[in-house]
Amino acid sequence: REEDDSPRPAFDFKAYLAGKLASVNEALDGAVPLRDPLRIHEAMRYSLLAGGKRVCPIFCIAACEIVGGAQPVAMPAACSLEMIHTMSLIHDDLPCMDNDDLRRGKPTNHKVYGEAIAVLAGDALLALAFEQIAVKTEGVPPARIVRAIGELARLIGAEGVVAGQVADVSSEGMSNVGLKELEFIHLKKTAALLEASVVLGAIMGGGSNDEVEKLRSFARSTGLLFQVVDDILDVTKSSQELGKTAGKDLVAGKVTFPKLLGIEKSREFAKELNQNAQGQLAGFDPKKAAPLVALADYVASRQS
Ligand code: GRG
Repeated sequence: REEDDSPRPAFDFKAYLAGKLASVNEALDGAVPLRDPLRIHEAMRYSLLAGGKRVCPIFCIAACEIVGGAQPVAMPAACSLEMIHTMSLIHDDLPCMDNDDLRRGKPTNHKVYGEAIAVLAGDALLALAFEQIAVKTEGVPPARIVRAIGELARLIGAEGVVAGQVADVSSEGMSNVGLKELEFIHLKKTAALLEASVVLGAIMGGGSNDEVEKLRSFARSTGLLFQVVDDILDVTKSSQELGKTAGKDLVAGKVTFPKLLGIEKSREFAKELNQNAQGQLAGFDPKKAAPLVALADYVASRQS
């Protein structure tokens, strides 16, 4: 940001992340106590508390704060987003989907608890997510809570995350996937949950319609950016490890942004997405916007 000489308030991003991570982890732990029936609650906790980056909850809380809301009003929604993220990972890892043995450095849910319990743990997390928002949100008018629930259901359902996953599964092994299709897959599969996180945070925090829509656009760009950067890292990592086995996605012949655009154009696309994301934040109080600005920059510049 050399070209930008507007005064920027000092912001300790590391301390911000550490603080949010600790509050989110504590809230998640409390949201799924070990109770009867024991096995299913164990399976839910096993994946939910396995140490993810908590990207969705942190974006959700930061979006609440940028519109002037306080963290507690967004916390149940923030937890619900992590529950849904976790259920999507549990189901994505199943033999009928990606068939993965490891997740977050540990054996996948179905490897530990068996397929039936893994499916059910995902289902129960999805139900609990909606219960959290409906029952645990405090200090927010009911109309806002209902609006949030509607947004969430739409963004993860058959027009949202599920649509992205369906397109992804059916595009596997296809050689004619174009840029439009790839963007569709990732806007739905990856960006929709981030969109839900940010939109729910903004709604709970009392954002105006205009603020909610700006933050929606911010989240869509940032979500797509996450995937473009991921694809670029996959290429640069595997070329660094030349001679060793290439990244799994390359072997599987999965379509990626670098495959369709080349590395240079992919980097330009990433830059454009980050600029659009940052542009959406321009009208907000810079002090309140600092966390979302830093989060998008972090997504853009992460090295692993
Ligand atoms: C949501 C109703 C509903 C169904 C799910 C299986 C499925 C349908 C969707 C799959 C979605 C999926 C696995 C998307 C990939 C998301 C993604 C970017 C995962 C990586 O997340 P990280 O790196 O993981 O943030 P951590 O472990 O840090 O949380």
